[in-house]
Order: sequence, then C-alpha cells, then structure tokens
Amino acid sequence: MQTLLAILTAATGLADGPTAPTFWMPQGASTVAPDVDIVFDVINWVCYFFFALIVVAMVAFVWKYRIREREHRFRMDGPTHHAALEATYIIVPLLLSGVIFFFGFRGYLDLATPPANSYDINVTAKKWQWAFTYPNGAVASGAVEGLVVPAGRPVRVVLRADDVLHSFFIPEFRVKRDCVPGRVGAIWFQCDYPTGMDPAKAYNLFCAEYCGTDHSKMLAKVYVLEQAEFDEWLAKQANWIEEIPDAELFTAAGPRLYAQCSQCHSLDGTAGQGPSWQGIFDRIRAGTGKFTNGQSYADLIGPGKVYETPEDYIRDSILNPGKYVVQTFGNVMPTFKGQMSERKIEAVTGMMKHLDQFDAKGKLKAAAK
Ligand code: HEC
Ligand SMILES: [Cu+2]
Repeated sequence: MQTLLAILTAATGLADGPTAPTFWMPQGASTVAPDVDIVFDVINWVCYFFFALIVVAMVAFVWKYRIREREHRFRMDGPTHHAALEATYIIVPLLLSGVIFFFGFRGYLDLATPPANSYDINVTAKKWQWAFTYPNGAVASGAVEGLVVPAGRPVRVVLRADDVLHSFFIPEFRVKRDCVPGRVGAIWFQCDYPTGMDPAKAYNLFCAEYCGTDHSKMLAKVYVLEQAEFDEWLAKQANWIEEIPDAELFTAAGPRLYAQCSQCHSLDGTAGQGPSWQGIFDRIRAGTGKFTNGQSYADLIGPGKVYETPEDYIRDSILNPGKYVVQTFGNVMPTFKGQMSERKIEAVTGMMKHLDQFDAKGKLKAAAK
C-alpha cells in the first residue's frame, strides 16, 4: 500500500516532503529518489509475482503428477515441443527486461550527467573519515560538521580517496559511488527538503565499501540548508577558528577538533588504533617512548635535535604521521595536511596539555568553563 502511495505521489508530482520510508527503503529525499524507487518497486513486484506463480505451479504439478500405487507405467508419448509456450516464455521476459532496462538506463544516464549549474563540493575519503572542501576553500570534516549542502539546486560531489577503496553512499538520496585511489569520480544529487542543522532530521552518509577496522565508524550527517542559510554557514566555516578569541583557543576549539581524532585516540588511557592522549604531553616531554625504527623520543626531541620542542613533534605527527611511527602502533593515521592550520594545531596541542579540563569524551568539564 505504501509502495503504491509512493508511486502515485511520484507520478503526480505531489510530494511536498521526502517520500515516506517503506519496508525496503528509507525516506526518499532527492529529486531522483522517486525514479529509482519506481524501478526498484517494479522489479520487486515482478519477482513476487513470478515467485508465487512458480511455487504454486510447482506444488500443483508435484501433486497432480505424483506416482500413485500400482501405477508404474511411464507414458512416453507426451509432447516434446510446444511453439506457442516457448514463444511466450521468450517474449514475456524479453519485454519485461526491456522495460526494466529502459527505466534503469534512463536513471543511470540521469545520475551520470550532472546539470551544468551544479554546485561543486570536493569529497576526500580516507581511513576512516570524510573531508569536504568547498569552493571558497572551507574544509569541513565528516566527523564534526558533517556534509552541508544547499537545498533546491543540484550538488555535484567530486570524489577522491587517499588510501584504499571507499564508497560514498547517501541512502535517502539513492546515490552511491566508489571513491577510488588515484582516480577522480563524481556523482550529483538535488535535495529540495531542508533539514536545518538538526541531526535528528539530517540524512546519512555511509561508507559502503569495507575499508578496514573502523569502516563502521565512517559515518557523517548530511545537512541540507536553504541557500541563504547555507551561504552564511559557508562564510563562517572558512574561518571559524580565527573567530575564537586566543584566550579560549583550546577550550573552545579543542573538543571540536578532537572529534576528528577520537575514533583512534582515547583520553582515558584505553589503547585504540592510536596511543591514548592521557598524559601524552608529559610522556613526550619525558622522552621515554620509542619509535618503530628503534629511536627513542629523547633521541629526536630536544634543543638541536630533529624536533626542538615537544610541540614541534606533535605538529609534525599531525602533518606527517608516517615519518616516525610510535612503537606497537601501525602507520594508520591519515595526514591532516591542508585541513589543520597552524592555529588548529595550536588548539589541539593546547588541549593535550590541559586534558584535566576535559572529560573522557573530550567535553569541557563544567568547572573549567
Ligand atoms: C585512523 C586513526 C587515527 C586518527 C583519526 C588520528 N590518529 Fe593520531 N595516531 C594514530 C596512530 C596509529 C598513531 C601512532 C603511530 C604514529 O605515530 O603514526 C598516532 C599518533 C599520533 C601522535 C603522536 C603520539 C605519540 O604518542 O607520539 C599525535 C600527536 C597524534 N596522533 C595526533 C592526532 C590528532 C591531533 C588527530 C586528529 C586531528 C589524530 N591524531 C587522528 C592514529 C590516528
Ligand atoms: Cu571507507
């Protein structure tokens, strides 16, 4: 019934919000969603129909032609050929698959051809988060801001991968495309239903290609804003870190930046993909730890050494994480070059130095406010 309703609203163009979720599909919130859903529903109903037909016929024939007692004589004079029957089961599936192909291919071409006036957003996938770069240079992180797009106009996302294969998937928009290292792909969508910055209303972005340990954490929210609201967000986004007063730099910006590090670095001593930040600054200053190449922190950090100060080492760990890898950990940290400005690095470093002011989740403790 719901499917039928979805088809009707799609056909009459009456949808004034995302289409309702069905048993199979989440709500449909992009302009292509109704087309995709019709093809899906038609294929689905064709499958139900033939499944029922075949099972009923099978059971009926098994019953009708079962071997009865004392009747072991097989008839050898049955028909061997029936032209009309053969023609039917060639022509009917041919027509059906022809129709499915027509709608499927039309939809495919639609999805493959971004409208000329689309708004470009660069998306980079890396283990295990999304980074979004906007035309004005603003960089947003999937873990923190989510993907923010303007409503009511086509958006073209240009897809890249830094390390391994990922896949950009927004189920509510019915779009999915692989992000392949060494290649630049693109996909487009248009959503006419603004969500505001409300996570409960926002749509979901998943990585749909298993890409390693924390693949399941490679999530982001998709916020759709009215053009004016979007422009305002974008202008702020480009320089939010500059707007924070120096005195509040790490208390205000630290937690927000830490959201990009939290999947791998705990604050409470639990080892994750990366070393916990509990006591990190004192540990680095004391110089006792070792790197996988056998050198110790004391060999590298200090006046006249590779890193003048602990801060310098931390900065380079964020920009060139593969240069010196901490013992017992793998070289899995992505570089934050181009995403972490000096000021942002200063903010996270400040947070590392004052972890006692934050709780285990990276929120500023009430007393410190
Ligand atoms: C995908 C997991 C991952 C993410 C995300 C991540 N890191 Fe790391 N990080 C690691 C691993 C693994 C190491 C240890 C190996 C190495 O030195 O590269 C590490 C090491 C470090 C070190 C050196 C620690 C030490 O004990 O010497 C610093 C500093 C650091 N990360 C900062 C950050 C910051 C800041 C962020 C967020 C902006 C971040 N990391 C995000 C995995 C991650
Ligand atoms: Cu992925």
